[in-house]
Amino acid sequence: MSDGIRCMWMRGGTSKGAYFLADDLPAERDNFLLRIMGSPDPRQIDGMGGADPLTSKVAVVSKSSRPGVDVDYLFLQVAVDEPLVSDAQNCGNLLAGVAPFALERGIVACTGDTTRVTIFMENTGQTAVASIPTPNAKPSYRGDAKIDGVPGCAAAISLEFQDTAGSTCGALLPTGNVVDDVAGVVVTMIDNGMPVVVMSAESMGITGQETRESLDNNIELKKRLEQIRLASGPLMNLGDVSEKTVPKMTLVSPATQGGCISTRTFIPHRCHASIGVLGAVSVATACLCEGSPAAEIATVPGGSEKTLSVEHPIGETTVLATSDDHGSVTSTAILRTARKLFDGNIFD
Ligand code: NQM
Repeated sequence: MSDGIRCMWMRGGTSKGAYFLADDLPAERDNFLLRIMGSPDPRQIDGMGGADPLTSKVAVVSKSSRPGVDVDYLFLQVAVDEPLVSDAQNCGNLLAGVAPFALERGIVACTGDTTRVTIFMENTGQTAVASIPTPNAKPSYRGDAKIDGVPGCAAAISLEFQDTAGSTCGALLPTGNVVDDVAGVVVTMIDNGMPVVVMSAESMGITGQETRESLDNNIELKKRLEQIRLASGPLMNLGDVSEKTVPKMTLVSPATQGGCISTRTFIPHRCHASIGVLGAVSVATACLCEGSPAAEIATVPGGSEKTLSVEHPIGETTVLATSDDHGSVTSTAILRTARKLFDGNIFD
């Protein structure tokens, strides 16, 4: 048996996974990652994965040589029941653990009580800035910030995004339209950091308040969503998406908890327990696109700096969106937390 490979297990936002320095990974990367997660197997019994796409994730981090950037971050989704490792999407939840991981490994230095780390997101070619508390020149994970989907409190990590429009599709609205008819359903195809197809829950025959479990058991709904997704892929400049985890499919309904909008998101074949970070940013942006199925039912505050609460099955995710004079979103920010769970060697 080998001596293993250095690995840190962290919760990043509402997801969990393995964090590696790029140099530590073997040349046979994808096979190694499948082995350590225990994929393909719906239970991932022979590996560390949690039998859920949200806990079968990998962050690969390295010191950046790009001007003005501290670290490069590549996100890899390890499928649970297929032998598939995909870099076709980004992950804003695992992103929350990247700055503390880089500080833990010493590839970035703390700069005071708070450290700002500029992160290049290799999957989509954009940057995010993470601010994390670093008292005593070390990342601190304890604090009083709370995010829905994670019990208890932890140190606040803010994530700011500036240039996420068209991250994967080339344009915020890849078809050039706010709304299109895809396979008989009115949708908005949007990409403000994550390609998402947004449609009203009503148009898909549900209320939008169902639980994750009941939606995951709704085979007819899932079939219909996949038909719309496969047709949307080429229209969104994503090509054939049958083997890709994008676009995500979000069904929207009026908010019921005092927020901006309520969501149920498929990522893309299982219903998300909450909603992804960049997924929430894209849906919040759709709420600001006049005429979209989201804007039609959203409750949107005035002003150029908006607080948009995106409700999901287990609470809400708040997106702060700043717009220019023409109403176009220029930057977004979101609050996350992260936790270092384990540091050691992992064996394949
Ligand atoms: O949208 C799940 C997650 C994600 C992605 C997914 C994410 C994002 O909750 O930025 O965070 O959509 O596959 O981790």
